[in-house]
Amino acid sequence: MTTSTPAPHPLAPLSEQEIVTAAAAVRAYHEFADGSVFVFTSLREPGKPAIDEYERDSRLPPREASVVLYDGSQRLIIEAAVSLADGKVFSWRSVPGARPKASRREWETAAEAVKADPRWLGALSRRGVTDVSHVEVQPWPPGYTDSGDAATGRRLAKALAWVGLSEADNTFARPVENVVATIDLDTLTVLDVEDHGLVPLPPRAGNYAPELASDPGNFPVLAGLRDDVRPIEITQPEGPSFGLDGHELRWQRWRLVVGYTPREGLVLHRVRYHDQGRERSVLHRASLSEMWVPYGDPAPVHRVKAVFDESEAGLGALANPLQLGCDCLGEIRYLDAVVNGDDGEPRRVTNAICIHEEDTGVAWKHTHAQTGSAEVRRGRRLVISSFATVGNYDYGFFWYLHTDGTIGYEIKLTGIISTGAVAGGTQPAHGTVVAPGLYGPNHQHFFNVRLDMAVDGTANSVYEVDAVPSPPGPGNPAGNAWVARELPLEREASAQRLADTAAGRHWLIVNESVLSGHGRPVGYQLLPGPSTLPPLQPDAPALLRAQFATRHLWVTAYDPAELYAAGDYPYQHPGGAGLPAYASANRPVRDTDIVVWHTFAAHHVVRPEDWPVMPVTTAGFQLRPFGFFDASPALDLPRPAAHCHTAGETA
Ligand SMILES: [Cu+2]
Repeated sequence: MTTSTPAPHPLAPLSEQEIVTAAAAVRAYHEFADGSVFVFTSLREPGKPAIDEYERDSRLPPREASVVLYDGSQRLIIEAAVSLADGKVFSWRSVPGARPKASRREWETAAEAVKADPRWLGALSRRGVTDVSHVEVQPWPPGYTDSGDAATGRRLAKALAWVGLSEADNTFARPVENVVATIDLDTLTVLDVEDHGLVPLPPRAGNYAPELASDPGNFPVLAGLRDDVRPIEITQPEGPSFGLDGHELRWQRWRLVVGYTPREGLVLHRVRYHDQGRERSVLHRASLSEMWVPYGDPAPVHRVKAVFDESEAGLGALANPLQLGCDCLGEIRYLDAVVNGDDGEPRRVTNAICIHEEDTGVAWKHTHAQTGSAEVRRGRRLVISSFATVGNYDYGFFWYLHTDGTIGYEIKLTGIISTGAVAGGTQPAHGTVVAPGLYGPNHQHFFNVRLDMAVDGTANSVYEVDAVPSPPGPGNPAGNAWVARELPLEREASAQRLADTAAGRHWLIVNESVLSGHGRPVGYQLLPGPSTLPPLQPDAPALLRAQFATRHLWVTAYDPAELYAAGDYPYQHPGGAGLPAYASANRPVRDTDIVVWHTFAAHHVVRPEDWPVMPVTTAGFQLRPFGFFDASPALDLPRPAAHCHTAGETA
């Protein structure tokens, strides 16, 4: 008897075997240069018509891989496409001038080169550090390079350092202030070591694991762990309410495909809602398109920090393997992430994606005045999440699907702040002291999410909705009147918008050819969270690369090749790529296939309470149905228990 593996969904990420096939095909190609590094290997996603066809008659489109390679000998990025059925390259093109992220090998070798450099060893020795075995050298993508750096055309990294006294120490407690090593990533040589002057290493350790944090030399000294936290157990005796078939996920009325790429991490595909027998689409594809973390401190080691964590670090490949009872509670289903290594071969991150349900408290309730009867329902959400560690920071990426039709996205920021050393008793102008001689510079985390909307079909429009007072006069005798003014965004040049909390501003994504029972186009609201802007000078090099962060909302015409808010290759890019370039053609965005891009930020004036490990802070947004349904889609939620609607007693 033979068993056959069912074919994966056309949008399921590449399997281990497919990554092996793609790597072999690329290596066998006549133009492949030995020693080339595999930057990103991912599914070459089929187009929308092919997916529509698959959903109609199960016809499978061909599986293809997209491979980004870097040939260091020529300093050239190559984009290849591979047919997985026959293991053949069918497209091969170079991208002159573009630079990739550092590979793991480059990163490690660069750090070793710095640790062996006499100029750098001299700088550490001047700070009293002669044993560098526990010094953590971090080569950072350069957020800022001077004109001399730029003129060389080299691919650079700027190495910063932190001193641990033991292997397990939190090295970020002892930053080496004012020392920056510049590395050529292609030759893996140290070009230069700057020492801008001595600032003593902070005196205290900053450990957070209880075994180390109780040491009197630590800051703070942990007196002991709480012993009054009683267990909370989440049990679902009948199992979860969702079903997972490969990467296809069904929960309540929702259907979707869970995707994953080594660059973006989690991707949601084909998010649909079963509404009274009809399957209705909301999103074609939702992904984190870029992250950018600029530091607002002019000091030499801090002005280089402005990392595009998704493209310059390879966010998806940095996913944590998760553990039951630790990262997620309850009835969990996991999906592994399979990403490429530098050598093109697959690397499996077990349990990288956690899928579970959460009780969200009261979904709706009312107590009837006459009968005293209370109807109450509990809300629930499906959580699809992953965590990635990017150097000192840890980021959680959480998609939520709710029982009332809402889609939420939340980033959880935790881990360890990037630190600087400051002379004792000094208050730094651009940061906050968090421990003796140690401070956290002001910074921000910008996120851009690409929402390829498909509200009841492909042709969508976006309206900006503001609360606008009605003019005084006979139509507004009490002066109380206001309207929710809906302004359509017509073309890309004008579809670059800022949030306005005072006006209650949000955006409404509608399908103008599908009317609800109330005669309005069906829609979803994009509700921004708290928003900010980068307070950088307009010509700051880092900001030129991150123009996406200067607007909270962009709408562009759909182009499957336009996936990243700061462009395909932000590393040392002179600027203008990504959204400004995508929108430069000023294409119409009304009643057509559009992509909505939302920028939001975690604005981080570091708190002393963020040391030694930062309690989770969040940033995100919601997509909420607005006239997508004719009435509450949560009306049919079941009563939590039989006694819940009987009248209680008020004494
Ligand atoms: Cu932060």
